[in-house]
Amino acid sequence: MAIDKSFFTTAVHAGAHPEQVTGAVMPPIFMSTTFAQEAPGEHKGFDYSRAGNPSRDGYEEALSALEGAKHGLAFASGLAAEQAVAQLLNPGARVLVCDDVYGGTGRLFRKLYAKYNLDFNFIDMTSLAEVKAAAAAGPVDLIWVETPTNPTMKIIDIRAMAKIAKDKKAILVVDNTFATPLFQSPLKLGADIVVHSTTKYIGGHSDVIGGALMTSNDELHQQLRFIQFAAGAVPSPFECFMLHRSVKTLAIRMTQHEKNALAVAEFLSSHKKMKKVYYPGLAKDPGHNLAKEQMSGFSGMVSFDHTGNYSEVVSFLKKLKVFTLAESLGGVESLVNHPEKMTHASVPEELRKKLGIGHSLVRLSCGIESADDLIADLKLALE
Ligand code: P1T
Repeated sequence: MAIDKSFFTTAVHAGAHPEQVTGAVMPPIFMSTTFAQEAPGEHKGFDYSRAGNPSRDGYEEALSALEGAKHGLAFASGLAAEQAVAQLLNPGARVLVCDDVYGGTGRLFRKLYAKYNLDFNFIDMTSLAEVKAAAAAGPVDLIWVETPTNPTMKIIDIRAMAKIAKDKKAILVVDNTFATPLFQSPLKLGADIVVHSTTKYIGGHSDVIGGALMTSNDELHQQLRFIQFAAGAVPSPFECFMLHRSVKTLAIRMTQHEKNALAVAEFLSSHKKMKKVYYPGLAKDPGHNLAKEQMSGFSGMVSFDHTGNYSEVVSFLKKLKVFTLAESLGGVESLVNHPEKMTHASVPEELRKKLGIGHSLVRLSCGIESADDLIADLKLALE
């Protein structure tokens, strides 16, 4: 699939309107919690910033434009956005979740929501047969897909999941954090709701925690907007300003992230200390053909299995100078993560084993530095 070039223009202009009183091209940050009313209930469209704020409005308009959605909602974190989706469910609801989700997503469902009599079934969604069997086993209210998955970069067929969701009258949610709206448009492939940790590529500078939901379904939007207001996990006007600023460079950053990731993945593929490299941009990757069909780029995340034991892996991690050992991803600076001990420590051990999240798995978030410097750093640390 080819990149939609108009995305570069949308990213710069969406929701960015000059301020009405002064004409300021960059509107001020509306650091006000409340707004004067002429008479009770008579105001200029804003009454209290948990319900709405001009800085959030512009940013939410940009979020919806990025995903080609009718509506965008901003949240205080990716998990806060996910929680709003969980709050759509009634007790007794059954949810199919792809097994290789971000550790915190699994923890949210297992530890906080399962106790409300919600049934979360974690399944390998790269196997259509497995999803169909799970769907046939009972009613399904929601299907939760993350693609590419974190951290093993599995690619899940969004169109196929949309068909199953439609048959079961279930809501299809796609976490589009890894792909970003530049490279993947889940709503066009049949998803009902897109979720983002905007902490990652949308923010892009590792300096704001945030989340977002986008949908073109008016009824779901009404419900989610009510949850956003009534539960209150909203970002501050300052965070909205920062994230809206970041959106403008998303397309250009992603292009460089992807270029670097491909170079890094190719370098690693031919290195003798690699057992396996996970990157959908590699022709030999099991998700490559599907990724080419439903994505217009492979993004900037690469994982690999090191041939060494745990202490050799730690020694490799310590030797890196350009890659910083830290949780998170999607910033302009390259990061390296050890999923077993860090981001996915909360995944039940048995599932970690099944997914291949062990001592030798390393996840790279390739930044926008020079690819040569990234490869030189890896090469030296692997010696
Ligand atoms: O951290 P937060 O903004 O709440 O977002 C959670 C989240 C949701 N979805 C995906 C795909 C994610 O990767 C994350 C957060 N992930 C990390 C912190 C990480 O290092 O993988």
